[in-house]
Amino acid sequence: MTVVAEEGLERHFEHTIERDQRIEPRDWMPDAYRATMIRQIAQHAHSEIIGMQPEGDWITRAPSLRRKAILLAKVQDEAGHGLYLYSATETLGVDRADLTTRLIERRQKYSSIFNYPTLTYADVGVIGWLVDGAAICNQVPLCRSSYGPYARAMIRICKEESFHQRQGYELLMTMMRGTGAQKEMVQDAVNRWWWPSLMMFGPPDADSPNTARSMAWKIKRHTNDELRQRFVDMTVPQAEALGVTLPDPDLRWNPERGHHDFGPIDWDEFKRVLSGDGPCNAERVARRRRAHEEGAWVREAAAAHAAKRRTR
Ligand code: BYC
Repeated sequence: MTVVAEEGLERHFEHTIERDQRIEPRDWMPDAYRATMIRQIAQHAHSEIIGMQPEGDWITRAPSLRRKAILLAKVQDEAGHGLYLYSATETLGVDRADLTTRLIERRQKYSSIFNYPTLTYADVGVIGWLVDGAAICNQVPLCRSSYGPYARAMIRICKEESFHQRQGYELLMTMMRGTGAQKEMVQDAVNRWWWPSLMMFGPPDADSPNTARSMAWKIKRHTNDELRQRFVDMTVPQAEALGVTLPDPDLRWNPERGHHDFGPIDWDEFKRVLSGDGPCNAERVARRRRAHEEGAWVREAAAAHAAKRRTR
């Protein structure tokens, strides 16, 4: 391609972004845009798939048939989200099998939040309330992300996430109407999940290498700190209604800013978890690797079946 032709394509790409229209798979895009989209969507897909584990651990121990049915449906939805997102990544010219290899060889990340253990059933409720709540805050703006297949996948995912959040809140409401021990279980789970939930939004803006470019390309519509603040403001009244205390002595309304101030986040812990040294990193990846290896015969059988159908 001549330099002039490439300049024309680049101008067209920039115009599409400026006019708030979508970039589609067959459109020309800068290599760095493609690489950023592959990185973000693949990591998002991995998060959904690894995210099945902490809650999945409780399916066989759910306290009633109703709770078991709800949890099964939620974990199944997460598998579905992973699949739409892997499909969206494939529109950028990568292969899903290769992405799985990158995950199990730890060459690509997944959300830090899924490296924490689920110790009691209250954790299932708190994941729904806080983790899915944080996910909604982060993902609703992604429905307007500039890459078409990602933005469209996010619309359905967000609808399901909002149901997930409500089921978590309803579970916690039920436990908070229960015995003293149940209330303590909820408070303990909130204490453990609050700070990791704030870390889900990523490093502070000043330490976020990707934000500026992703904002300019309208992949991200808000910065990490803006979304984190939105989440805190949204969650404080929900905690009050629930009757739990958020474990931050510095958390208070600031009338001048019109937002809640909150205490410092332990970014060393975040870095440790990202480097592979969180409480459950090794276990999560090992389990995903085992599932992949044990599923080899299914992939082989499906490929053989497809080949047979083609020859018929
Ligand atoms: N955990 O420059 P930054 C779910 C990485 S699924 C791990 O700010 P960016 C759910 C970041 O990737 C939740 N890594 O990056 C599922 C980058 O590393 P690389 C997943 C993190 O991309 C089941 C580096 O740190 N949601 O909700 O501009 C059940 C520097 O960061 C994290 C998504 O994936 C983290 N928390 O912004 C329930 C949403 N934070 O790639 C719930 C889509 C940052 O350069 N993703 N890093 O090696 C995004 O919105 C953005 O990618 C992020 C990070 C806000 C996460």
